[in-house]
Amino acid sequence: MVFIEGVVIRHSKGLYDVQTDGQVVPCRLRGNLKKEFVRHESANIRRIRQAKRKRVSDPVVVGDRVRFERVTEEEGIIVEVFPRRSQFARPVAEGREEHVIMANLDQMVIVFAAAEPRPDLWRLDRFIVVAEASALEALIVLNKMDLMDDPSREHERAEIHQAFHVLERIGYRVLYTSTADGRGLDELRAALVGKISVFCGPSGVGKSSLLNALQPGLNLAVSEVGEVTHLGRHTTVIAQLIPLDCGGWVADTPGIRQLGLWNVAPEDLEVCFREFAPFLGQCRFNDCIHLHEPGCAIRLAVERGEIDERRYRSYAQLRQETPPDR
Ligand SMILES: Nc1nc2c(ncn2[C@@H]2O[C@H](COP(=O)(O)OP(=O)(O)OP(=O)(O)O)[C@@H](O)[C@H]2O)c(=O)[nH]1
Ligand SMILES: [Mg+2]
Ligand SMILES: [Zn+2]
Repeated sequence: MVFIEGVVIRHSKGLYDVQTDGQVVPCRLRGNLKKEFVRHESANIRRIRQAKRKRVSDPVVVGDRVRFERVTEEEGIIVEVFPRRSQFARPVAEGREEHVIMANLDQMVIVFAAAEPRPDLWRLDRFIVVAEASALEALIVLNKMDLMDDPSREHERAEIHQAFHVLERIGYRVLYTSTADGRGLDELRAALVGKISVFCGPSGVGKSSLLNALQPGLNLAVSEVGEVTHLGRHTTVIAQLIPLDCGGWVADTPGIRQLGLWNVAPEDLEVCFREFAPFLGQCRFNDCIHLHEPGCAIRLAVERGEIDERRYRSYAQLRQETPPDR
């Protein structure tokens, strides 16, 4: 029996497209694959998982590395799925089940425009929180920088630089790009090499334009993904990976754009604001949620200017919004 390894780049209706050495083979899942996943865990771990963890509904998703066997010239059967480095999921309805959208993502490329539309920093913070909660690297891209060359926008430009420097200071990488004059595109391309990246950001900021500028001919694939958003009763998110010539993968997933705060439990929010880290554990009460408690080390750091006030307000807003149990 010859087994071949590959990456699932598309999934629809029980058929998985697996990319291997430049060719794509449609595969089905071996019937008992799901059961085997469970058997691999010890009885003990299984019990703990069942008690503590949300049930995971998808044995194989886009991004999974799999081993398959050819059954015909045109089709294969997936017989094994390798352990995931990471997975991107969101809860389904109220239940304790979660819907895994993609596996093995490396980074979230969070795209905003310098203008048209103006960057909504509160929304940007939400994207960053989701990246942190999913353990994805966040790469922030501020596109349409060409619009900032207009002398009448000098004030706006200063404001934007100030706001994005705050993010750079706390350790996020920010790339300043323009698909109109090409600035920043080489850096962006270099940042995608060898990684699975997901582009997200509000509508109209230039995500598709950036992808097309990086790799002409991507046009079709990108808009295809954009079209298939809501299918059926639940929001079914169709994801696919697009191989880049530079040797990376891009996933342009519509569902990720409309993100709420899935995946983020309220008590985890504080660690999603990475600049809080040096102060965590120093509050007077160890169950401090950093909103109104006396002796709060986070709020003290804000007063001292050690934590950016706008970022703190973002935290406070999100902490109050996040329901106690998801
Ligand atoms: N001035 C300027 N315009 C740009 C730039 N990049 C994209 N645009 C324009 O911005 C508009 C939106 O670009 P898209 O690439 O469709 O944006 P998107 O983020 O993919 O939007 P959705 O698919 O709706 O989420 C288009 O009219 C682009 O021509 C840029 O760097 N500078
Ligand atoms: Mg688009
Ligand atoms: Zn506190």
